[in-house]
Amino acid sequence: MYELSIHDPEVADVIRQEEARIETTLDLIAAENHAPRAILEAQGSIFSTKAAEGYPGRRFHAGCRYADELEALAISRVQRLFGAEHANVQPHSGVSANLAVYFATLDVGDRILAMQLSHGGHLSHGDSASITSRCFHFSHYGVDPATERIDYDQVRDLARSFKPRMIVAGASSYPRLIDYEKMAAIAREASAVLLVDMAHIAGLVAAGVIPDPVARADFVTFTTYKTLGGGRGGVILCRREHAAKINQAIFPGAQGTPSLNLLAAKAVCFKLAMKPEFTALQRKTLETAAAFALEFEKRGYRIVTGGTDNHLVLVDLTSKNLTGEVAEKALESVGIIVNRNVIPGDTRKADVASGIRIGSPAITSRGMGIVEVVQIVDLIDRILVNHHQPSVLKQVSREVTGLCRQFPVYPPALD
Ligand code: DSN
Repeated sequence: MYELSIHDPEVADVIRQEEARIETTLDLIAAENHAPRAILEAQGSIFSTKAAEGYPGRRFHAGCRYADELEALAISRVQRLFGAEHANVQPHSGVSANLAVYFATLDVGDRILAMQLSHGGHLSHGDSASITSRCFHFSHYGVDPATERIDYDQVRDLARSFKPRMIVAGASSYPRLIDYEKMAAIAREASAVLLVDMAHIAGLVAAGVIPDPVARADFVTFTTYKTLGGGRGGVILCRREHAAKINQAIFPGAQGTPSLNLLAAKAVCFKLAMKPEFTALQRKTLETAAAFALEFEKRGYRIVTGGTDNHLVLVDLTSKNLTGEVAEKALESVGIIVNRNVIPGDTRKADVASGIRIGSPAITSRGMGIVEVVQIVDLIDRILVNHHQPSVLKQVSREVTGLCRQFPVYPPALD
């Protein structure tokens, strides 16, 4: 950061502090990960400044020889990684990707059936706070109150009565697998198209450690920075027959120049995700998440659905007389980073919430495993039980720092 330190020491300093924060805290945000340095280098590359509206071979700016080469590389890699007929790698984010699929496929005002945000869905699946709900008419399915798993009978009933033109499967805080075969059958019966938003679980799918929705869905969207461990950005996969309308919906429909630097990072991410080490990491991500569920249960916490099949665990704090908000703040004060989360049927608002969401991707990426999960749950429990006791906060904070030092996110580079 030589030039930055000279020209803007203030920003350079904030970046250094963020680097230090990452090294000295435990990242348990289920939607985050630590991207390898190669990905950060690609993101910060000279491609940041290139204007390149259009697609490889059909640009609206000159000088796109290498931009074309880069985008073609990213496309061919992601097609190979997921066995997809067509890929658009330009969406700036998961929300942009979802919006593009909605607008490519539907008319404004059309009906979409998706998962309720408070049951684990996503804002862009028609939540009232999202622009998606102003453009399309959403109805929502949820989880069965007893099992806390998706109620497929309800999905089928709603598909029959609501007659959606699209069904969305996918979630941001659902710890179980989704039955894509069932979802596809329901969509077929309703003559609806199926969009699977696999943003959270794309890394697990890429590694083949959980079921793959790509062959069952008409459209698949995902982001690259969660379990996939890449940089920020979205991707759309679909069958060849939908390629032209998806591309049109992204450019010129909703975006101008793609962020080519992010696209470079995506290309690197897809290459890394084809390696055997990546498969091993994703398998370990599942194991560490399962260990979190088990360890919390051992300490008397109720786990939503009783466990996990993926990278995240939802911990219900109701019986501990704590809100998610209080827990999140207390944990952050000692360097344990989680997010408060509503649990199915929650009576509290999202900014207070009755639970916390724990994700295993980032700590697994920095080399931690089941042994460390046992330690981390012990640290979390000590804080949640004693969050008013300064001596406990101080001691746990010291232990968090010690643990982080043993597992550097970015070990010093070898010269
Ligand atoms: N979807 C958000 C989450 O799950 O936290 C992040 O993009």
